[in-house]
Amino acid sequence: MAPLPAAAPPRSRPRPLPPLLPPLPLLPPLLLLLLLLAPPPAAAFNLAASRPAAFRGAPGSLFGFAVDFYLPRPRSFSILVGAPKANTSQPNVTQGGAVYYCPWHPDAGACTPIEFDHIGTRTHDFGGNGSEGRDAVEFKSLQWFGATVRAHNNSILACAPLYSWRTVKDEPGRDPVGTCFLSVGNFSKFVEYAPCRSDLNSAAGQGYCQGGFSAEFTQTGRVLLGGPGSYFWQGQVISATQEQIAAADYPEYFIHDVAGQLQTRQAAGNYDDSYMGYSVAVGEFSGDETQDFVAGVPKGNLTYGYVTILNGTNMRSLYNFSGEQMAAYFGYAVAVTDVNSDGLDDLLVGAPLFMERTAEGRVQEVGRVYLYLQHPLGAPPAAPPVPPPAPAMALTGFQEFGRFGSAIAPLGDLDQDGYNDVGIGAPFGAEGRQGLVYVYNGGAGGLHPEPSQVLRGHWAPGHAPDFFGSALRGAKDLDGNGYPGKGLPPRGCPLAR
Ligand SMILES: *[C@@H]1O[C@H](CO)[C@@H](O)[C@H](O)[C@H]1NC(C)=O
Ligand SMILES: *[C@@H]1O[C@H](CO)[C@@H](O)[C@H](O)[C@H]1NC(C)=O
Ligand SMILES: *[C@@H]1O[C@H](CO)[C@@H](O)[C@H](O)[C@H]1NC(C)=O
Ligand SMILES: *[C@@H]1O[C@H](CO)[C@@H](O)[C@H](O)[C@H]1NC(C)=O
Ligand SMILES: *[C@@H]1O[C@H](CO)[C@@H](O)[C@H](O)[C@H]1NC(C)=O
Ligand SMILES: *[C@@H]1O[C@H](CO)[C@@H](O)[C@H](O)[C@H]1NC(C)=O
Ligand SMILES: *[C@@H]1O[C@H](CO)[C@@H](O)[C@H](O)[C@H]1NC(C)=O
Ligand SMILES: *[C@@H]1O[C@H](CO)[C@@H](O)[C@H](O)[C@H]1NC(C)=O
Ligand SMILES: [Ca+2]
Ligand SMILES: [Ca+2]
Ligand SMILES: [Ca+2]
Repeated sequence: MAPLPAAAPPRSRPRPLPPLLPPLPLLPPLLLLLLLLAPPPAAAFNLAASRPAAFRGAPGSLFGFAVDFYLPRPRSFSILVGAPKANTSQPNVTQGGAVYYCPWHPDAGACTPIEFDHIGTRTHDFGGNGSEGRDAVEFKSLQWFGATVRAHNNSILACAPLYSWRTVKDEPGRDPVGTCFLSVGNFSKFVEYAPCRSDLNSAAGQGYCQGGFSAEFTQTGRVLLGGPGSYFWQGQVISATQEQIAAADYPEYFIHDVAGQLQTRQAAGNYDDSYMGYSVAVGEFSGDETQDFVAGVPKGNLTYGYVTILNGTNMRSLYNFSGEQMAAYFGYAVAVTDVNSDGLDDLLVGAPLFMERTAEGRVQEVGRVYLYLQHPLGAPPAAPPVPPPAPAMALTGFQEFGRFGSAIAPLGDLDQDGYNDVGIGAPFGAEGRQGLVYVYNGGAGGLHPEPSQVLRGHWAPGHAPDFFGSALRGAKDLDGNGYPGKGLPPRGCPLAR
């Protein structure tokens, strides 16, 4: 493992007690359902949002907080649903959170919890007078396991960003380092990946990392994690291959040295409170074959926010994209897809608190999404393609406080016109603060400026879950298999909660 940066010396300025979660609306209360918005069987241009498939979880478990598709094999299609406040069978753990495996069924079927972690709290002998001389060193109650869920091939990554640990130093305290578990080989093996559970504890080190707050797989199955709280909330991104993670997993040790792991380092104190890794995505931006890492830094640069693209081979910064307005949370969400079908990945960035001035001069918070098209420069591979610093277009939200841009999901080519399409969530976009999902179609010039479709949840009166449109995944991976076959949902259907 590459040497970790030394913990920063304590900074002199007094610091207020930090919030555990970065203070933005990622806290959907009560929600019971999630939707698979299935288009009608015949190739149609609109999604039949009137025929959604719904899955239901325990009230209060935040079922649907995170969702993804799971395709361990062609024709074997299911849905993964995170419920970060679900109770589990882990001893002495309250509301540790769970991830459910929901085999696809057109009328929505039963979901079963995945046994990522059956262990309760592990202890360490500090030689003191704790129970039998041992004290708990990790804390899994209210750890938000299942707040992040991602699948790749027959692997699943699920994270608990508020998992805490005490360190094995004989000092009190518990730090929300975060942890993730990886299921490999279609549930045949589970390994833990907790790169922030290190000796660099407290806010000065990786103690408040919240590793797994965001996560993504590259197309080769490499894991990318965001930990927005490391180093006085500078944040960091960390990456390792599944093989490297599995090789380092010794459950009897708390600190695993993952050989070959890549990570960003601590920077100078003026980068504190930036939240790098609040969001992550992957795409090809350097003109080689190894996908690069995209990280949102929504409070960086004096809260203008920026998004950085890091070389997927060595984590060096390749490009930065800056927000245009302070406190708009530019980089709250990031996504990568090729919208203009030129073979080059394009970047989308959400700023859900962006404010615009109305014709009457009033300022209202509507949210905005920026599209950056990647342009080829020179003849590859001699020169890498360089994305322009300015966005090709900006899409602005429609309702005040709708939080347009909280979620951005590549949807694949929904309408089969040769250009990839994108879903954008506005979790408070409809009346009564209910959510909406907008579908924007790709085209030769970028995205069409007007949405082609607006999806809203179809709920029994009084049973609408909050935050519809805040968890959004596209079925882009389904397309590649070319199986609109029996028992599978038709191609291109998005998954929304
Ligand atoms: C989990 O268990 C706790 C304590 O028994 C209870 O208060 C809580 O309501 C349960 N939560 C869910 C989502 O079942
Ligand atoms: C659960 O907690 C109780 C009381 O704190 C303790 O006596 C018991 O040993 C714990 N059980 C396990 C399996 O850790
Ligand atoms: C541990 O022992 C010390 C000295 O015997 C005592 O003061 C302290 O209260 C004990 N702590 C606990 C948690 O029992
Ligand atoms: C997916 O998993 C199968 C079976 O383990 C393996 O043969 C295949 O190479 C994997 N594909 C990718 C892209 O990793
Ligand atoms: C994956 O595991 C599930 C649950 O054990 C099983 O039902 C399914 O058939 C497996 N799928 C494949 C492709 O092996
Ligand atoms: C990315 O890193 C690799 C490995 O260090 C290097 O060969 C390549 O030139 C870098 N790409 C860019 C665009 O800097
Ligand atoms: C992007 O911004 C970060 C933070 O200011 C800086 O360290 C990095 O060098 C920048 N990258 C580029 C390519 O300018
Ligand atoms: C910070 O944001 C401002 C406003 O968008 C921008 O002009 C400036 O270049 C940014 N600075 C850095 C270092 O990114
Ligand atoms: Ca690359
Ligand atoms: Ca493109
Ligand atoms: Ca299209």
